[in-house]
Amino acid sequence: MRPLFLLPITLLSMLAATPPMPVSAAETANHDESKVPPYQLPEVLTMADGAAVKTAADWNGKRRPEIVRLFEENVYGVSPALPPVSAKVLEKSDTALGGKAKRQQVRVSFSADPAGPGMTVLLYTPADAKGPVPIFWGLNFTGNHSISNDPDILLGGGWVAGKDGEHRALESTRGQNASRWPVEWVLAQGYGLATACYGDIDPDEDDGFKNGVHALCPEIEKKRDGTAWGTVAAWAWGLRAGLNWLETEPSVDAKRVALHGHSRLGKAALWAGATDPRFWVVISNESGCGGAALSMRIFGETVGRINTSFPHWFCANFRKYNGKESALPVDQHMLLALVAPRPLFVGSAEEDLWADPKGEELSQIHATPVYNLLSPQAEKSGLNPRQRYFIRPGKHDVLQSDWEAWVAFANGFRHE
Ligand code: GTR
Repeated sequence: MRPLFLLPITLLSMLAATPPMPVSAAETANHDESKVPPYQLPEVLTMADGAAVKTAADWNGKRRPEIVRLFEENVYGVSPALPPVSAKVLEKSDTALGGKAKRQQVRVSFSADPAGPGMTVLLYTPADAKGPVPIFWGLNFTGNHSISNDPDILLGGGWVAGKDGEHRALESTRGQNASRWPVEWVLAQGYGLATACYGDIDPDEDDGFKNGVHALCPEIEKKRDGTAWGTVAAWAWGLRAGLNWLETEPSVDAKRVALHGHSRLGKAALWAGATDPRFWVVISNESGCGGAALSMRIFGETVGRINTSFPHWFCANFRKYNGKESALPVDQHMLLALVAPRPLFVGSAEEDLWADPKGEELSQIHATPVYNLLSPQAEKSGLNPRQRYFIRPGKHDVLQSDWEAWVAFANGFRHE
């Protein structure tokens, strides 16, 4: 029970690991709508050479790959191909959570070597499921054992977000984030739930890309240039590698994997969902700068601030746009458009101005032309029915009401 103080602590420990942030007057965060500068978003349906995108074939064949490349080269970095994963079941029960769930804990290795780098996936499915179930799949910050009070969740051996420099999973933090993960309620809605700790994929520290999955790719690290992948891209890659394993798991309907992420993990979920069409539904919760929010509005967290506080998250080229957002060849509405026509949910919180709720909504609005091209709608205004923008009262957090909105959204596509 500690959602309110998790993020500040996480942030503090991150900041402790990075050089002090140069905050000039010009860098003070803008939370005043009247101070948003005029900006011109890149046209999502116009090719770099000026040609109009008129058909789904133009989009899929030309514009979409062009936008993916622009994001790789300027924002997230280029990721390596997915590995052939191998899996080892560490623990299994058909009578978990007082008989309501089947539980599996599986070590998914990012290579053929089961002892090599990998992540421990915790999967719950409803005990009474008659066949494969759709699932919610997302990373956690503080270890699998922190998402529930279930005493049988294994303490992982990898890096977890924590306070006072403590980055190991400890018995004392079991269930500390349970309010963000209403496991039993999700199962009662007929969905499974799978999670792994983001630190298994790459520790959230500016550590020179020496560990995590970056260490698996020495050829990238040897010549690390402006387009080399950062840590957000690594988490996204881990989410996609996790899907490789989920596709082999008989209790999971792998064609219905709803990908979700909160905050920095929302950024990762969007990049994974944008680049991997196997994800069924994509959900970002309060993902902010480098996630759903438009960078060019310069509202809340800016490109300069994020690259200074978290130099390891994005590719080095992204720093070229510190204080120069208007020079970006892409903005985040184009990231959302890459998810089209798959269902896309963007969630915000009213008090979370740092993540720019308005900028997150505008991103959805400016992605709509692509949704309408790929999935024509009768309505001439508003979001496409395959998009949802949701804002609720309160702060930066994951609440039961967020999950209820996600499940209601996913239910709308469950039988198509
Ligand atoms: C903040 C960061 C945001 C967001 C958040 C989080 O400090 O500035 O971009 O990612 O952390 O992940 O909690």
